[in-house]
Amino acid sequence: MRLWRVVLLLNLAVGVGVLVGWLAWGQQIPRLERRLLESRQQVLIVGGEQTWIVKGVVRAVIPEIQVVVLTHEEIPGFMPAGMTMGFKVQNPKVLERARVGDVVRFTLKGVPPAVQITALVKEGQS
Ligand SMILES: [Cu+2]
Repeated sequence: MRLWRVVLLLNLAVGVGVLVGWLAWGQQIPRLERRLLESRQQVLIVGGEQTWIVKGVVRAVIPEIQVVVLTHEEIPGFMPAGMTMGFKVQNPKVLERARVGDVVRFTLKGVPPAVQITALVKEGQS
């Protein structure tokens, strides 16, 4: 093979490679844009303020730090059922009538994981 043919073939191969790469990227970009949009929408859903009304049982009341420890039912999209954990209350008055063993229905509000109890109503005794 003559040298000019080798050079021509090499140029052709590089040219085809660049073209294929460019076409692949051309298809990739709309896909990436769609992904970005999807993830932005997910962030919007996850990042917004949410309110839940959940049942639970009071395990401890710690007014000094405005915390009530509850075993709670499922908090949809946030936490599974059966967890025992402390929640901050927005207003310490909410804790005044809460006693260990109370079955309560509480309102949880905030942007997860920064949530607070805004209301707590006794429903019975466990
Ligand atoms: Cu929990």
